[in-house]
Amino acid sequence: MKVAALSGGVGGAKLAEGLARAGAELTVIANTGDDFEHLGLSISPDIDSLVYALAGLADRERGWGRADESWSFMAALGALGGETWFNLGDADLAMHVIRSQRLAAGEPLSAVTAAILHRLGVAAKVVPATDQRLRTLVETETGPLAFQHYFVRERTAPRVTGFTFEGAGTARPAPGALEALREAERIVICPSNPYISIDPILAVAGYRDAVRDAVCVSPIIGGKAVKGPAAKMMEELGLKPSSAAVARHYRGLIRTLVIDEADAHEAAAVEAEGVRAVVVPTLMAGPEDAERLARIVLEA
Ligand code: FO1
Repeated sequence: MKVAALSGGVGGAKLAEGLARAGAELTVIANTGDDFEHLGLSISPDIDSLVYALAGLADRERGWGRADESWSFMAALGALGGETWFNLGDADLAMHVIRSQRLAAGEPLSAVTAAILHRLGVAAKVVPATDQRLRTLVETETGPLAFQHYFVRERTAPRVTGFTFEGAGTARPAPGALEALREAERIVICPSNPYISIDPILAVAGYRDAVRDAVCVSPIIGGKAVKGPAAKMMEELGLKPSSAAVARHYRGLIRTLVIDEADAHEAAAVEAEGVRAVVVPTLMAGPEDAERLARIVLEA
């Protein structure tokens, strides 16, 4: 089945791996609002989480970066007085160096990503939301923060008041993204943060019109985010963290919301938003869980 999925990092990457294992002919459109330039390198965390998951190289515990990583570079960087708030593993560093070199030589991010997937023997496609600059700014009570400064350096502590997606107004979908959505027999919105992982993609002209009748897996279980600040953000934005709020957020884009058994009592509230609720276990502890959930998404 031809599947196009919209995804951020961690949770989305797990489902993407499951979809690939379940035999989907998969194109993942990856959030690039988290991307940034750091230590002279071009870093694309969500693309990398997807690439590593699909290549079987991801560190499942940590949720980002590579398994069996070593950290000599960070130790040496710290000893020289460099910035150490953002951790780059020794093997992961190779990814950022290759990407930075090829981008500097004029290749678009989509081509660089495709070449890396090819080298790693990954059949699934990962297409950046855009080849142009897209940067999420998190508006907080203490002022705007670049995404990684909010997420990693400040550990998501500041209270959020909103989001700005710099560059979204002029960015265009990367080659292949809209075609994948048009040709897909199933469009999936991964269990990623709606505000900082999926909205930056939807802010680029073309995506909102191309996403229809999607199946989304809720990133909220029991009023909490499986990982990351989604529930905290909902509270700070004046919303009750729930799958019903996720259904409302995606109204008009999704036909089905897959929610966890722990939230079975929310099914009626989800359906009141005009979205079908499918209640199943949604936690993905390992690749087998991810594949099982993916099969449910494909059959939904
Ligand atoms: N997340 C952290 O919480 N701390 C880190 O030091 C960190 C480093 C890092 C390096 C490479 C990479 O691809 C991702 C990294 N992440 C780190 C995750 C990153 O912040 C992602 O943007 C989030 O996972 C949101 O999707």
